Amino acid sequence: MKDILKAPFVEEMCKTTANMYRLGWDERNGGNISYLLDEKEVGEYLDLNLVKRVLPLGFDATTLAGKIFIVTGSGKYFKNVLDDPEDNLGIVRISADGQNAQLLWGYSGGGKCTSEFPAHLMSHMARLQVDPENRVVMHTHPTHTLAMNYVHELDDKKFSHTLWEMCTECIVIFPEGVGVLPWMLCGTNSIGKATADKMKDYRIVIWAMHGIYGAGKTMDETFGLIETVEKAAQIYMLTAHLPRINTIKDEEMVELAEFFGVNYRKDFLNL
Ligand code: 2HA
Ligand code: ZN
Repeated sequence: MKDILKAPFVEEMCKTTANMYRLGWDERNGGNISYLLDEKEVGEYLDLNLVKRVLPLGFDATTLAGKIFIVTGSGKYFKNVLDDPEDNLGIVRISADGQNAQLLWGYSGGGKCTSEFPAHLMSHMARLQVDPENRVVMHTHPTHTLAMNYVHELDDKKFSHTLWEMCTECIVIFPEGVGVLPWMLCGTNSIGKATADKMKDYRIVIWAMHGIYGAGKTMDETFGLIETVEKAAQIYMLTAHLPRINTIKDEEMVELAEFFGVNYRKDFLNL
């Protein structure tokens, strides 16, 4: 067996959580990541027949039965993952009946999967329907995106349009726009269902006055999406109180989308 602490997926989780902590997005236990792994690859590091503990999911995840995820732990701090991955992360397999997560490694201090695991797994289910290569779901509390939630209308079209106006590359990077949920109680199956519903159309879902969910094929793609939204929100917050003299026009966004060949939400422009 190879050393699990040197597995690329463990190292990626460590580096990404450390990076996000340093960006100031994941204070205290804020944020969580789940990453769908390749069973063969995990088998090089762990005995897949050895289940350490069984953690109830509290909802039906049958469509993900047998799938293996590495997941940040409930109540754990992104700040600490790099120093102690085995306590702060867990590798779990969804049981055949879809009711439990079987712990294969991690949560060494007796921990369990993030409280947002229902929203993560429901988002994985929704994204895998749209893109069979989706592997990552990431939740975080990026500062300017949250700030923008307090001063901007919480509407998919209006919010996406404003973000697209803030940086030239936005419409190219998230041409489908972003989904926005109203404030809802977190950690519940109902916010999970609402998130997954938006994930049918968007890789980015904003939880108003709480944070953001991103989904993608790789850690880089997913982080890059969130980072781009956050950059646009930062420009918005730096300029929202000032007279706007210039802007990226809708005709210019069409030019961008056509030049880069992306399938954008035409109904989100005002042409
Ligand atoms: O896991 O961010 O939404 C901590 C959170 C809850
Ligand atoms: Zn959160």
